[in-house]
Amino acid sequence: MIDFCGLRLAHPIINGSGTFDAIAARRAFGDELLARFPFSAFVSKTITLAPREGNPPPRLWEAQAGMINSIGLPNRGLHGYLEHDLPHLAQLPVALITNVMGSSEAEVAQLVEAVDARPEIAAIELNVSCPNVKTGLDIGADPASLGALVRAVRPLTRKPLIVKLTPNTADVAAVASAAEAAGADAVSLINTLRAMAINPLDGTPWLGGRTGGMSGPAIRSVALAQVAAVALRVGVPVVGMGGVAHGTHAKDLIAVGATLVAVGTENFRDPCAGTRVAEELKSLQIAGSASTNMNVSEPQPEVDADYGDS
Ligand code: RRO
Repeated sequence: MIDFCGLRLAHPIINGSGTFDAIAARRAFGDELLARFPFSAFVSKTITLAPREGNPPPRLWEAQAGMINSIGLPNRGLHGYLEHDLPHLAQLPVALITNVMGSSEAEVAQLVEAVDARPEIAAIELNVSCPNVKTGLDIGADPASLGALVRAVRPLTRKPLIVKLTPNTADVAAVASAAEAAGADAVSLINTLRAMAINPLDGTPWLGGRTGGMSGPAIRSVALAQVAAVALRVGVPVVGMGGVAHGTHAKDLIAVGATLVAVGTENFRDPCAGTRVAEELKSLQIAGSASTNMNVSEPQPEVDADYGDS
């Protein structure tokens, strides 16, 4: 069991927001999904106050070692989420973390208050890092603006408040530190890296939103460096993510200070990726602790302490 902001989780692997549609998966896999849910907590796709249609197509580009998305936050809006999605998500066998984003402090406050009122929701993740809508990224890239936002909404909920950080900033550790100082209970990172793809046929931007966010194996080393920098700076738990596809990737993020690890893009390729990564991680940790124990009990080489005679 892992303690994460007071939530007791069965293992350290969760999903990245927006990378696993639990309602569609339940339709596809039935109750089998509940019996073998891939994550120890479930993070919802970002919701906004008003419904959004999202960006015009095309919304995806497959890159050589990853994916660029320009989804643009399509969602039913707060009331649609509470009325239609929450009853389904509340049936999941794990803690529910609802991810919210607003385009102003007042909007974020309304979202946080509404989510706080629902006992089915265990924690709130505040998305200040979507690369595909302007306001979210602007706030999340600047320590002072983010600190002011978190300070304003912190008193509105007693649920754990996780701030999802952007990698598209000069000093992610400074932003994380501002979130912590303003009262965040945890930080999560990285969201996608701003990226672009060109239509080879006409030389124009491929994505309907012009630019998008890069995820997948290509960003894993960037994520590792940023998670390490943040974990060194903050005392609150860190949720690390970015290109995780195997247990060894999760192990690396934990080695640099992550408490939890989220699987994202890999879920699109393998809907059971969460379970697989958790099992692989567990085997690696068991093997690691066995070899550490062996080292401890190994006879130490004899050292001649009498250095002074020569
Ligand atoms: O919906 C999106 O376009 C999106 C979001 Br909200 C996000 O946080 N990160 C991302 O890569 N895409």
